[in-house]
Amino acid sequence: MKHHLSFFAAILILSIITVPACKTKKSSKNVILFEDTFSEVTPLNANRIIHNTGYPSEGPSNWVIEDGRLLQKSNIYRGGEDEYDHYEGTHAVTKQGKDWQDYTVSMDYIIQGDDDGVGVLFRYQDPDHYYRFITLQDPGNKGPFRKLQGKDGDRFITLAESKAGYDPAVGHKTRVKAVQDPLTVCFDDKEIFSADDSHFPTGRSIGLMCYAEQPVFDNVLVQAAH
Ligand SMILES: [Ca+2]
Repeated sequence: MKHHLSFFAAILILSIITVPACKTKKSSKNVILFEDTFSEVTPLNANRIIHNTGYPSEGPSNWVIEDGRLLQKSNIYRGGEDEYDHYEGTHAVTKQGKDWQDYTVSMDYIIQGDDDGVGVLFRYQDPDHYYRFITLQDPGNKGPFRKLQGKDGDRFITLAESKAGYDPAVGHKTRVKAVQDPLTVCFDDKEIFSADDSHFPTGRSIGLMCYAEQPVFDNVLVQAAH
């Protein structure tokens, strides 16, 4: 009996330690740097910069706020021989962020296209220097996968990856913690990646991205963390 109690106590302690790491909780300890639930139809350029790939197929992008959510309705993607080296399409990046340091960023999405690329951008310096978490399901585009990557110039560096994608029929939650090292990614409240990298050590804007996909985004939240 004693052994059973110890076992369950250990499971309980493990649950307490591991589960909250991926949950998005608002608290006074974590200052909200940016939040958007898209409840107001504001012009997108009021607090965002839209950046489309320089080699667009089926563009331009079409970002709109509708029914309390942010939609990207076009099938824009970067085509050409090196399409699968980039998996790029369009970005919607916060104008805020120049004075941000360490933070967590979370967002929810569900797709309305087929099953291509959706992601979150962070420590975004400019269109060619940032980190991203991207996931794609479509086997026709070399999915399924999830990747944590840095973009340095015209080159992506993959820091972590897996062959899991996402279920196109349901909504998903992503959360990235960027507090120095490591960079940590949670997907549907489970930690999936943790990796060290020194290219972009702190701060800067966040964004949403898609590749050949028409996602619906909601509940974007950036909180200071330490
Ligand atoms: Ca909303």
